Amino acid sequence: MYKIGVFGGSFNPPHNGHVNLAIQAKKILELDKMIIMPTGTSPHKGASAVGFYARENMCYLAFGHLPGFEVTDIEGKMSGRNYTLNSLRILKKLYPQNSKFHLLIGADMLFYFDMWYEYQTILNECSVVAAAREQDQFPKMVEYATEIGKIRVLNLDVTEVSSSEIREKIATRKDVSGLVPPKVLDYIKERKYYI
Ligand code: DND
Repeated sequence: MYKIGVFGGSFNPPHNGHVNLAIQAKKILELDKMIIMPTGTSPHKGASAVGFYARENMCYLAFGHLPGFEVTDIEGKMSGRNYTLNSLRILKKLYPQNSKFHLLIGADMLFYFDMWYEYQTILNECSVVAAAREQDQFPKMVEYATEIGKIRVLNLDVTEVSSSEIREKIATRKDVSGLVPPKVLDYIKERKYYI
């Protein structure tokens, strides 16, 4: 059976927390492939000043060199809000029928997962795997996952950083070099994003 991970996000910008999570999850879940899926029109966030293709490019710079990783542009081509269930169904058609899909989410998405579009259907159509974003989130995550059911919580090494923190730091001219992959940071600087 072919095991595929799907890691969706605004990636505005992608940072070391995203990269570390995806690398560890791929290893622990023994995935053959990890698909990075930047959002075109997010279901839960307003439009970003940094458009889809720039965020897709930053995903290539952050993840593209990692073995077994690929970046998909399917959400950039979809009209309307990009509900994850619809994207998963598109991806499923692109891979062998016997593939098993694992949807990777961070803790904030787990805490809000029961508000997602047809979340029960997502749980039936793929395996949902959650990982912490902060050191002490694990017990609360297990509680939520147990309540919702069918969600596996991974206990991984955490990198405490968020895209909003990076945007704020860049806007106030603070150093983010330890938080973002170097090529992503060069790209942001060249284009003067988030200033
Ligand atoms: P975000 O914009 O919150 O992602 O979107 C996450 C995904 O959820 C996207 O694919 C959305 O389309 C999907 N979604 C959200 C809401 C509703 C529905 C779907 C629906 O279908 O109804 P970010 O770029 O902020 O972060 C990407 C992922 O990385 C998230 O899961 C986040 O929790 C996680 N993350 C971290 N994980 C570990 N360590 C850190 C992290 N920072 C972010 N430091």
